[in-house]
Amino acid sequence: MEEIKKIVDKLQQILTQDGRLSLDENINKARELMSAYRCAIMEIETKFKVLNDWFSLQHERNPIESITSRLKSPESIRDKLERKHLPITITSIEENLYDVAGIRVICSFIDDIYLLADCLIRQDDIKVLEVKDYIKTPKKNGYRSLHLIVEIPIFLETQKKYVKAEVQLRTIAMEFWAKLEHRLRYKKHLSPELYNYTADELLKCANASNQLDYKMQEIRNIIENEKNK
Ligand code: 0O2
Repeated sequence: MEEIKKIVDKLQQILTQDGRLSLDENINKARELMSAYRCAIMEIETKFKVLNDWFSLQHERNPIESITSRLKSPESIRDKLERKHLPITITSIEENLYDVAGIRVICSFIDDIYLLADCLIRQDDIKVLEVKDYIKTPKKNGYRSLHLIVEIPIFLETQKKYVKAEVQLRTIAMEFWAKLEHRLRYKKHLSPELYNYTADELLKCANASNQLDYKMQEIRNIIENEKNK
């Protein structure tokens, strides 16, 4: 609740800046929307925890290393709406942003990413709005991850509400790279030469960690095949 209060307070500051909008009448809408996103996160996290337990029971292994989640920060919400030239209002957040609720699932192996994504997509209360496969087609800088934009119903006191969320599935190696790249990207004092040099080096690191992912997958396949003989 404290997290939602902080976010709504900050959103109120942002939305009322420059007289863009008086949030007074919208404050409840903002609170409700943010807690709906929080509920969607809880629902999706639970789905992955259930799958992890199931695999542990059936196959004696846990496909999930860890799960983290976050509500997008108000500043990041504002920046994204501005970047896309969209109105900065509560309705606009709800209609146009798909990643206010974000769930990140870290797996040990690439195969587990697709296995879990498949299991989630097949659940009949989940609607998949978009799949962005940055593993098959990495971003130019080397970023890899599987993103699923989904819509999930949450059941409230008197209504059923559909909420959008972004699920990011990646391996430990992808997470390691993305975390460090994200940190380094914000060092803005670099000259253009150094910027290009470090971008090239980061791309090499992304490719090296991708090779490591495939090598680990290969080793696991050998071990699993032997076990199943
Ligand atoms: P934060 O802090 O997580 O909120 P689109 O809506 O398709 O126009 P968008 O939303 O940028 O564009 O989609 P994209 O690029 O598919 O994925 C967005 C999220 O993926 C980012 O969230 C990051 O969490 C992650 N991501 C995407 N590209 C990179 C990258 O090059 N490096 C790293 N480290 N992460 C990346 P936000 O909104 O940037 O931030």
